[in-house]
Amino acid sequence: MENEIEKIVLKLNEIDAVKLGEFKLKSGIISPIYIDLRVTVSEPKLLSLIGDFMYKRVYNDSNSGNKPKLLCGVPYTALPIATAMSVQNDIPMVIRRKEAKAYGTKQLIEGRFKEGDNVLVIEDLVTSGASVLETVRDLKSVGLTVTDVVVLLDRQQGAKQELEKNGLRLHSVFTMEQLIDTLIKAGKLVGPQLELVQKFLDANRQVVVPVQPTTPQPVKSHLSFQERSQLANCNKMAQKLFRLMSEKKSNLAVAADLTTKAEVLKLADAIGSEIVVLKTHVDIISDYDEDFVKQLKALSEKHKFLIFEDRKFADIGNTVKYQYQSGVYKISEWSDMVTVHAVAGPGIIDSFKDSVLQKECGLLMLAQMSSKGSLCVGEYTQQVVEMAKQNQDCVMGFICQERLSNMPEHFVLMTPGVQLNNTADTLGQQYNTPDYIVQEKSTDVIIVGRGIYQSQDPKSEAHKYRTIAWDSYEKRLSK
Ligand code: 5BU
Repeated sequence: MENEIEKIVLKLNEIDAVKLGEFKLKSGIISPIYIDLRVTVSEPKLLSLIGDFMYKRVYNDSNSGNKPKLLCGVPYTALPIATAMSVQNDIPMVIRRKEAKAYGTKQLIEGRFKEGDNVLVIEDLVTSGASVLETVRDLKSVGLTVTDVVVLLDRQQGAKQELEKNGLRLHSVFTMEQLIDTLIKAGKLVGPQLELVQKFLDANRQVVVPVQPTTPQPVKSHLSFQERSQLANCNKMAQKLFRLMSEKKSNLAVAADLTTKAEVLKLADAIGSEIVVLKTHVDIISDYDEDFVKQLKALSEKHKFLIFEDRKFADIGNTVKYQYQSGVYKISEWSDMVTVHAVAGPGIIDSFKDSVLQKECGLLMLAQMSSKGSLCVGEYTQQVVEMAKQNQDCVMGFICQERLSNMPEHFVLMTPGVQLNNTADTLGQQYNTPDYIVQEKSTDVIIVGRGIYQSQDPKSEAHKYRTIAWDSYEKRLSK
């Protein structure tokens, strides 16, 4: 075996998988040695040898469990190793998705398996064991069991103990010490570089990296708007909207994307009694003036709806402050809620703080968009949700396409891209029906634009949408 280890180590060195320099590890620690096993995909013979050694390592160990039903590589570097092992030993694999897909079947674990199947987890190398634990956690969440983990290289920085604490046996083909010894013997690691590597290893014997939370999955809300208004006492505007929805028995918002004052006001007056929110894009109104805002405000009081300027702020905090409070539109003076992108970082929320809290306005963070190919998905969406949670006094909710398990119920979820008939427009907009959004995707407010204002009779069309969306909400509650 020793000769074989030597053979692999020297081959890894030859293909530049063992690098010396300064490298930032997942734990944030700077390491003078970095093992990049990704390049093994370009070396099929080596890959096959690695797979073979790793498999034999588990089944030569006296403390090994029963032969596994399944193999699972920790994404991504270990996937080809797991594949090689699977093919060599005729053991099926499952694949753990790093992020559950935004669309499609949304399976966290792909492949066929039965509850209770034992999975051998395969990883290229371990430092603290955090990545392995994330994979084990997801495998367990679908009913699979894991007792053994095999790695090519144990960096000897706490993983063995960490995995043991979680009831897992760690098997490694070689340790960092063995790798370094081999390199020294072969004259590949000398002088100051050797000293640096040894010092680093001594200083970092125990690295603890927190395991990432489970990827949030779509979930349903079965709480009423009335109940949620009580949960929302951290945010005045969210509370106001939940109450208004309960009182008015409506969860319809209309996007009044018309380009003259008269058209917007006429629509607002016609449909005002059906809606809880009127959404505007004031910068598309050609004859905009302050009088428009006064009249819109009067209609909002007459019909009891809230005004939502869908401005989609996205700049640095200082610029956004001016865009919100000054200029032609002075949005802060009349809008009850505005949309904010998270792309610029949390400073953008701070720029609203004073004005928003003083005037009781709510921020809606753009967590997902309805348009095709939107980049607001996956990890980005998660970060938006986390940012909102840190700022519950200002952020009233999300613009999103579905409720995710990490979205607390005190946030209002509003969804655009809703129509009864169409499935798309020619500029990337994608539509879902109101009942699908409210019942299946479990969001709260549907936002409808052209489906209503372009119809022959906007008032009766708004009534139709309102009825369907409210019925869907009631059905959701009763399930
Ligand atoms: P439509 O006519 O129903 O397609 O209008 C949808 C409105 O919602 C329109 O004002 C858009 O600017 C807005 N919108 C959207 O369609 N999709 C999104 O992801 C976001 C806003 Br955010």
